Amino acid sequence: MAKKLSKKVRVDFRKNRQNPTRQNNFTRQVQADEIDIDRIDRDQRVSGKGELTRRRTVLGETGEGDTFVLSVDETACLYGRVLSAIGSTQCTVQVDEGQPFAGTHFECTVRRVVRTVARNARNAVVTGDRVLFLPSENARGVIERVEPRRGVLARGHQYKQHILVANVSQVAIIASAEEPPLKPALIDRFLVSSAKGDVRAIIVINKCDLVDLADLQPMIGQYVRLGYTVVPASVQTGLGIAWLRRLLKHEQTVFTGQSGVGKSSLLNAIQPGLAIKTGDVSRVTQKGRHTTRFAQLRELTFGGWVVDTPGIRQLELWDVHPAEMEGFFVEFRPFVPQCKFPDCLHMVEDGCAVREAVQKDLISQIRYESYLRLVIGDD
Ligand SMILES: Nc1nc2c(ncn2[C@@H]2O[C@H](COP(=O)(O)OP(=O)(O)OP(=O)(O)O)[C@@H](O)[C@H]2O)c(=O)[nH]1
Ligand SMILES: [Mg+2]
Ligand SMILES: [Zn+2]
Repeated sequence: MAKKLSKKVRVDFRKNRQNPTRQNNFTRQVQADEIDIDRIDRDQRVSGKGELTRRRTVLGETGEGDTFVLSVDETACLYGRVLSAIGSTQCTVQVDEGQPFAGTHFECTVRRVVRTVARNARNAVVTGDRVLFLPSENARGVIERVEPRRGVLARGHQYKQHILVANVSQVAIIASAEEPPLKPALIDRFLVSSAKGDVRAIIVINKCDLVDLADLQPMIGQYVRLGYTVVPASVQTGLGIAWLRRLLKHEQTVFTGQSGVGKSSLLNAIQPGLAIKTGDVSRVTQKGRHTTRFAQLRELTFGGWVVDTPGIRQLELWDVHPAEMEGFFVEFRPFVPQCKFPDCLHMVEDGCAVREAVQKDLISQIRYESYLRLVIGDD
């Protein structure tokens, strides 16, 4: 790895502090990072620099992939993993093995500068993050730095990237055969977002007790031929649970999928004792009720960890350009170079080899429709 370069950056602080009022409990608030250091400076100054003080120099280093790593006094801090992060400010952190307080949970706030250097404050700290935090009394602390992430599951939300979980090695895309009914288009969407986040995907079809397995075979076979692992499962009958345990062992997995498909139920079956709350699927709407409210990381007794996430009704892809989409559909690859135009989007163009392959049944019609929907961006 290249030598790390020391670097100074000027960061903007949010402009929400006109007319500051002096408050009590000063030390406690600084510890909890409720007060902005800049504001205190300005209050103490006889002739403040006004607007100019809204920028501040932060020391750090250039890490892998040109990421910015904050310089922190590491001797006073502990390393840990974020088990859950609510609103990116209230985080539960578990201390890593081999350190004081190993395995203990700390309720942490996030140092403002950590939020400032993050491009989007919402992603400053997310479930799965490796962090360095300053512990204080009563199992509380302040997160001082977030280590560079590898393997993320993200989506677009209100025109911004929303990182759902960080540092995962695989995404388990959970669907149900019925209640709610199977939606291959949604599976394809999740497959693209996993590939975009550089994470392997496995597909789980839960609630197989509600259907005749033979009816699912063509659909399962299609994904298996594309090289994906597909696990037919049922919490009711125990189908697929042992296989899932093997797939999860020593991996960092995130469970994702629509609400009500049985993500939490599957995790409870995989490791009895997790006791994750599960909910009913409304018989009227066939939609789950979002029983799981925020992403939660759990350690597996047989090695590895899993993150249970709240159901997503529709996954908006983030930062996937139309021209890039064909690369995420593995079965298109042999045909793409044969298209007449090099910038063919395989929609209406003349001499499109991909469309021809669909007509000849060499590419599945359903997959092609998923592709079109994703390129057009039509939800
Ligand atoms: N018949 C059948 N029902 C199941 C199965 N797995 C889960 N369920 C039921 O499906 C409902 C929803 O299960 P959950 O585990 O809460 O679903 P979830 O995916 O975690 O939902 P959210 O937390 O809202 O995203 C519950 O009533 C479960 O009992 C299964 O294999 N077969
Ligand atoms: Mg759940
Ligand atoms: Zn084409």
